[in-house]
Amino acid sequence: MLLLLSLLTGLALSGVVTETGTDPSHASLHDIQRKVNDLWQSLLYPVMADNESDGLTYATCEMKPSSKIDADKPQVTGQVLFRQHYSQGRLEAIFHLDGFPLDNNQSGRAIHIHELGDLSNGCDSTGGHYNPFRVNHPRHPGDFGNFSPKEGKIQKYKPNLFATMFGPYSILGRSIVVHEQEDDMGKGNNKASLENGNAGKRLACCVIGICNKNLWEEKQSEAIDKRSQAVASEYL
Ligand SMILES: [Cu+2]
Ligand SMILES: [Zn+2]
Repeated sequence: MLLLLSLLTGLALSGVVTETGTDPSHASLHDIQRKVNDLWQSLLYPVMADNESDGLTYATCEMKPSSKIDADKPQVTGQVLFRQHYSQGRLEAIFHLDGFPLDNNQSGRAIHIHELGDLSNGCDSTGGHYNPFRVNHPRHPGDFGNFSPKEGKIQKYKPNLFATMFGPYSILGRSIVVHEQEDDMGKGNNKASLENGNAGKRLACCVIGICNKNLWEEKQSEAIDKRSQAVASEYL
């Protein structure tokens, strides 16, 4: 670690020396500090916020039915969108999914982040729950819990998620899986309950990737439109 620090300081210094000569003034010391800090930031948080996005990083996951799921099962499509302030902000998500049965009394559906972004064998090749801290389910960073579809759709906004898009535990490049059944939240009294919540078959999945802010703004304004329509209808 010390070696790395001296290397970084050396790099930062060499940058300053070429700019300002060999007699660093107070201002250039400040400059060195900033450069070292930037280098540490880029090592610790390899995904930087886009300059044009006000310090926010966006990601999307384009949900598709698993190629291994039977044709008579729900064919789930849609998007899960993420937004996070660089670099310590809380992750927010919009779940926007369609293709569930229209019956409103069906059980909830579990949604998790899985370890691998590998869809070569449908959703079956995405591995287990993303579990960087080696803890039991449902304490994994991508244990989003149960979602109840309304009229065949899941439309949900979740702030303050535990997962992150930055640093060594970034969820970018990993997958999101929608399950056929409800998550037992670790209360199933068996081994699988503490690994995956016994949520059953994998209906649909997607790989999380960086995007610009357009999708988020589109879905967010849809959600606000719906709310204002609902409020407006109360006054009609
Ligand atoms: Cu899962
Ligand atoms: Zn889990």
